[in-house]
Amino acid sequence: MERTLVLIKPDAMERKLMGEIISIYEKKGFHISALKIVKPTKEMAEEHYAEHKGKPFYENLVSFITKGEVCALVIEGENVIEAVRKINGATDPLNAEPGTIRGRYALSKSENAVHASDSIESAEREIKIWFPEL
Ligand code: 3AN
Repeated sequence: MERTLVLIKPDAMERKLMGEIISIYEKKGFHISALKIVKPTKEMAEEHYAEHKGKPFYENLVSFITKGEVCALVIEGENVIEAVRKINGATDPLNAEPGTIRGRYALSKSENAVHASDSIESAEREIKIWFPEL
């Protein structure tokens, strides 16, 4: 059984899409094993996006994710990492298929509604940042 870390980002939270988005993962049969709403600190955001440090969009990424509340979720299930990335859709909303979360809700490459871990290693690293108590 795999687990992944999902963040519902401030753009989606502000637009009251949290319930809608969680429901998509639940209806697909995945189990939500932890959930919290947090206003991320700069430190949490920098740790979360450490691999992007130095990229032109890094500063924007950190300021965007810290601008409001985020819903952090641990989701469990068979092949959940790959499945959730597919459900979320491509990073750029122009390339995200219409049936995906980003295809439906993303506004831009940074305001793209959701984040999900891309590997078992990232999932474990990211879960520690958002759920140190687990
Ligand atoms: P994903 O979230 O689809 O795995 P990554 O890991 O390549 O995408 O990038 C992390 C985040 O950085 C994305 N969710 C997106 O918000 C932002 N991002 C990636 N590429 C760009 C870009 N070219 N311009 C602005 N923001 C970007």
